[in-house]
Amino acid sequence: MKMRSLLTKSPLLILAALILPSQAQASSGVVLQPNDFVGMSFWLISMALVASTAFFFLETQRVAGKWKTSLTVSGLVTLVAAVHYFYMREVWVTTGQTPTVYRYIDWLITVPLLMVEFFLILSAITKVPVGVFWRLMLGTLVMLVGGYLGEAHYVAALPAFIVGMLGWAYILFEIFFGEASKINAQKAPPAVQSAFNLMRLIVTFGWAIYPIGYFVGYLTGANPEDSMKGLNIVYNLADVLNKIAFGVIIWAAAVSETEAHSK
Ligand SMILES: *C/C=C(C)/C=C/C=C(C)/C=C/C1=C(C)CCCC1(C)C
Repeated sequence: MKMRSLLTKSPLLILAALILPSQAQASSGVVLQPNDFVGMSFWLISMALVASTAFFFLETQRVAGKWKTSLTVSGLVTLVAAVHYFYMREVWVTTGQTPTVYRYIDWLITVPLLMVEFFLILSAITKVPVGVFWRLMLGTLVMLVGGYLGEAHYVAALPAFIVGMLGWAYILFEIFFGEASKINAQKAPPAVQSAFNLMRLIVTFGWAIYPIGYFVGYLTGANPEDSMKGLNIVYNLADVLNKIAFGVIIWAAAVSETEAHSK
């Protein structure tokens, strides 16, 4: 009973911890201008991420034990992203600079967690070789480190982009043709299969937005300053799909599997 009430309250504590810094920022004199749509989109997504975090954490109480980890990880993704979004909005509003480097810090934590979800939802239904996990991690790291080295100008933009693309291709191979995809096709019940299929579509199309942004920003000769506003809004909307909708898909599979086995 005691444990239960602690679980119920912890999301509220997390929310309080999130909202306090945002209040402190507002009182430091930084205000969002009514025509600053980029700033507004940062703010809007921050709030959506906070709400999703509370939702995923609270819903862990509703699903069967083996699904709790997947939902917790979904909540961690949105929590980590929410904190970054608060900070990125602050940077945008005060300096007008595009906070790309903070996105990479966010991605370094959230993208591996999203990748782990493929492993976790399969692990909830069957035994999955740990190699699947490591291959997904390897692809993720190559993709992000490649992109970062290019973005931060340690390496020329094009070779860095190619390395990043190879990492992403490796991930796509694993989830469409590799061991993960075979386990899904052979062992997963329909609810999990449809979640897995939707998740890999997100990793294909939702994730494509970021390399396209990189390409437009660095490889077309366009002035990055010009595309900055549009790009930030596009990245912000992409995160709704890639972080929140991704979590909702897992949640739906977890709820449907829990209900199927409780009858
Ligand atoms: C929540 C944040 C997510 C899902 C971020 C995903 C980021 C990517 C899929 C980035 C991909 C890139 C490449 C495929 C090539 C190199 C440049 C990157 C890092 C932008």
